[in-house]
Amino acid sequence: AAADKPTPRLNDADTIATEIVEKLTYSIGKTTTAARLHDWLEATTLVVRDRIIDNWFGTTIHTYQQQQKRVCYLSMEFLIGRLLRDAISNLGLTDPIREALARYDVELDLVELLEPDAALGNGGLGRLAACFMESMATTGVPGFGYGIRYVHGFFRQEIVDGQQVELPETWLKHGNPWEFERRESSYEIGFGGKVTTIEEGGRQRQVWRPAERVLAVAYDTPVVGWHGTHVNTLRLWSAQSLDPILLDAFNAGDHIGALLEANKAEAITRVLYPADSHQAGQELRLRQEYFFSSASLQDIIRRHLAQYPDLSNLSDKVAVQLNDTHPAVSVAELMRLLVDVHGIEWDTAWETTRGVFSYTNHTLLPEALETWPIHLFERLLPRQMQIIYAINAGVLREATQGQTFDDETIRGISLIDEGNGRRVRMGQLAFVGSHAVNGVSALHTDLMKVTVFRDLHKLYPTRIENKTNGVTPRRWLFESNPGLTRLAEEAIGRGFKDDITQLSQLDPFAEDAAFRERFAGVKRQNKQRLATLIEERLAISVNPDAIFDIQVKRIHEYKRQLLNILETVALYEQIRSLPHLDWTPRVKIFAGKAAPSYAQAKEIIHLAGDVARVINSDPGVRDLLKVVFIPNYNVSLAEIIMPAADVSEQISTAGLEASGTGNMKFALNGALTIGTLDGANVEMLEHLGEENIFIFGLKADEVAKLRAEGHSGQGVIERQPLLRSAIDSISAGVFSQDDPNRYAGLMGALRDRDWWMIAADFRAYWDTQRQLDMAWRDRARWDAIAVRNTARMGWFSSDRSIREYAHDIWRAGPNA
Ligand code: DL6
Repeated sequence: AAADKPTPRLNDADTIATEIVEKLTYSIGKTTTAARLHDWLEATTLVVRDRIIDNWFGTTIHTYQQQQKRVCYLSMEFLIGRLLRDAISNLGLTDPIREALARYDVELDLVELLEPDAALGNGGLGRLAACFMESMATTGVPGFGYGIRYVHGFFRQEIVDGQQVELPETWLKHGNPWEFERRESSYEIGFGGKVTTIEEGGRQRQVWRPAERVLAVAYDTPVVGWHGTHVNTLRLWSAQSLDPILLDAFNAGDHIGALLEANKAEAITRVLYPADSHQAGQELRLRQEYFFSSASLQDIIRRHLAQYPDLSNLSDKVAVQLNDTHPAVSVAELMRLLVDVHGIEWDTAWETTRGVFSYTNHTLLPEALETWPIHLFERLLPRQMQIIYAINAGVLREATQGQTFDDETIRGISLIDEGNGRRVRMGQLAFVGSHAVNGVSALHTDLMKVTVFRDLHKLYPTRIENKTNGVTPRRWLFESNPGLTRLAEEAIGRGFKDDITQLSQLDPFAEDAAFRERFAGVKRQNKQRLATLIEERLAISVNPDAIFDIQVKRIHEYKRQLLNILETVALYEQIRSLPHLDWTPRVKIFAGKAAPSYAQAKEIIHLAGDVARVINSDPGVRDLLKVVFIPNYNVSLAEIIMPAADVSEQISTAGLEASGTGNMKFALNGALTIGTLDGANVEMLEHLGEENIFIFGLKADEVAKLRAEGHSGQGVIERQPLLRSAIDSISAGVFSQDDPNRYAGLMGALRDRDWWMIAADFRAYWDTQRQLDMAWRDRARWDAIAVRNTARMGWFSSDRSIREYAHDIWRAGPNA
């Protein structure tokens, strides 16, 4: 129909300027003279959005007409960040829009900065989901992201008196021009109540009558891929109460009681849980998980039945990826919908369910693995609990028939943990309900087979496979590092922009002195930009000619910011004791948020601030060492930090970082990695070559062995004067004179169990840092390594990850 095929719009600066003014006038009600920067932001967004919508319709119609398989990515988190620059860049509109705005003396860069940073995620897992959405659009996979439209995303971090303070984040305060409410796509979600058995045509049927019901309402955001031709949908659910106000109660004078039900319903999507590495075990969290899982599955089924006569071909037409166990209840919910609502026989429904789902595991940390007390699960989701028991019975039957698994293995396979007050294991549920289960780096996948899923792997030995993470080069190179992108274009042409693996053509330029100099020049500019930000926000002046040594990520003991801080203190003490030596100037930069309830992580932030204060005000170290903690790390800040790093710190205790994706962003932008053999660092080593990455420390099996042997830090510390002295200084209150005992616990843990192998790895880390110092002094060598890092990181694109998922797991996409 004519309406389905809008006339393509012109993309020259004249047309765009006219359209922006039109939006300003008729959609925002401002003249160009009265318009403020936020009005220009909204007008520009609307102009860009129009162009996306044109292609959005096209993609949707094409997927429908071609009867393509749809990929639904169920994720509790989408850490998308700002969208305007991404959309403009992917549509190729940067120059005309910049020019159009300039005509009114408006700077595009300033306009973009005003957009709120959509922080609907905690860290790696949520940002991966956002990169995957963009890569699905780029590679032409018909993808639907399903998640939660949190009113308050990840908290805003302020540092007050050296300590983290959490403040609410309000990204929706001024509306959100990217989203469209879809009133027609709303579904009832039940909680609690009873299950009764009824007889129907000689068969028994279970009927669930929930005690509570809330409405899930869809909000759609278009996700535009490179070149803007393929546009996917991110559908986020918002909870609404069926009765916004109980008028009877209100009229009887109970004004607060009249709103209680609505408040309870709407609380489900009010706030993101700010915990990524331990389970947030509250009832509200389980409500969130079920709410978005059920809404998404009801939507998937409705869409399917709008196109096909029944659900018999559901797994041929839909693939659902479970992003971690947060949506794992989907396995039971899909069974309920198929069996109870659509009358499909159990075995057929189970086959369909396993055909539809696949599951990604993102952590091996025992404290992060989700389990729910059976009594809570049963009270909130009584029918789903019955279904889980029935699934479990089937799986245990399979495990005991014809095989000789011992009791311990059978206990490990079971969906119910009988050992800890009876709990439902969400990892086991996701595993058995999926046809494919993947880890996010080669090492992590190998470890999954011998740790969390050891027993299920015995029963289903072909189910676990690896899909190493990736990052989108559009956001993490083209948009955040235009200087390096231009330089690469001049050197090797534009081919790498469509196929990032062509960055490898930069490799020979590592030997070209003139190119290296230009490469270093771009880095210098990016460092200057970060130095300015640090000066403006923290009033600390840092020297852009020093090594920018950066560790930015969630604060967690296993990520070992503490190892970095101890090395900083040791270096400080060495500079003070041996001031005549030729020290290499460094700026140590940290950023990251701690989960509000994670006391040790908060202490580490406090310590970083204390150490920074003392070192930065000591005239004895001059410009040789500076320490900076930049508050409120988020996607937008990362876009400035990644291109400005000389050294990327990826120093987790081996075996504990599932993959990491910051490691990829830094290296792509030419930073040299100092890291352990952990997560995707292992594959980075393979791609970069050992002379281009600085690996140190214990390996995963060595960590496991030392732990099993009951390693303690005491002996190691006594043998290492540098480490001992750093620990002694911190313990004695050198950095916390107002409270000398502040770090007694943190330091005591190093002497005691040294669970994170900080003492054990200190010497190797210190030595490797000194190797970096040496390398920095040979600028030709350093810059050559930096060039090779950029040249060899193409494989770590999320386009590659998505193509692997599409080919091996989803069997969807253009080449399916
Ligand atoms: O896979 C994405 C990302 C990995 O790169 C990190 O290594 C890993 O720590 C992170 N995992 C989480 C934990 N969430 N849970 N559950 O965010 O996933």
